[in-house]
Amino acid sequence: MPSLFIMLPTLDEEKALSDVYNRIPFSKLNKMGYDCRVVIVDGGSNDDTLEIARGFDCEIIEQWGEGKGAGIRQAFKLFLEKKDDVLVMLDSDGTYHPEEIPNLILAIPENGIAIGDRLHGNLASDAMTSKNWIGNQLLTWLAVVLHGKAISDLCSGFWAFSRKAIEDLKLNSMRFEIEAEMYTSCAYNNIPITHVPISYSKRVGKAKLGSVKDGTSIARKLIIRRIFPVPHEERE
Ligand SMILES: Nc1nc2c(ncn2[C@@H]2O[C@H](COP(=O)(O)OP(=O)(O)OP(=O)(O)O)[C@@H](O)[C@H]2O)c(=O)[nH]1
Ligand SMILES: [Mg+2]
Repeated sequence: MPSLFIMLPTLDEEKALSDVYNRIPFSKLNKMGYDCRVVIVDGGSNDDTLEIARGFDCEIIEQWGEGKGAGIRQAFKLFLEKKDDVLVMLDSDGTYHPEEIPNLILAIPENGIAIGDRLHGNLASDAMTSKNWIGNQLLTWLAVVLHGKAISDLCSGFWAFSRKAIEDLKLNSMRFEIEAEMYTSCAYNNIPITHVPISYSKRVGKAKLGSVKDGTSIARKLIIRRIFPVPHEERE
């Protein structure tokens, strides 16, 4: 039976986490043949996120260092150690719809990645500020201009990966540049990508991403990876 590793990154998500967990369609995924493991990777929450997480049937990583990128890379390491077959990650803030996990898994290309596309999907009118919508479009455009590989929503937080894709990714991002770096690594390591239109709702609780500061770091990462495609830690 193939095994599915569902990763939920959290930082102070006490208001949204229970609903996200309870909406994971476990019985549908079991019927599709997957044995599921949920892993919550926490970036040092100061609210009741960890207490809530301990009430679920899941594993918890209390990450070293700060930032979503550091947490995701630590979860990828655990995934490789556990020898699971497929990994799905989605934010725990109530924006993505766990019911759509099967659609993403079914769309994973051989040895590749399926990315949930909010910008051509069912985007709720109150889900994204116009500043963030413009920022997402500009960053996606910049990514394609610099790296040449098609992508339609660079900053999506809903991705599904084959095991081979995770083995091939070369990453060193600490914060919100992680998705941009996963894309550049796909471009340089010939990892196939498909896009799946998804639903996107207004977040529950407070955003951790500062749009201008983090948008600038994402743009900087895209430029650095045009010059140095592989992070120095991963060079042979
Ligand atoms: N493990 C971990 N998760 C984090 C960290 N910072 C944020 N997250 C989680 O990463 C996800 C994305 O963070 P958000 O604040 O929603 O950022 P965003 O989705 O880009 O921004 P919004 O559109 O404003 O929601 C959420 O589930 C956060 O709880 C961190 O340092 N470590
Ligand atoms: Mg969010």
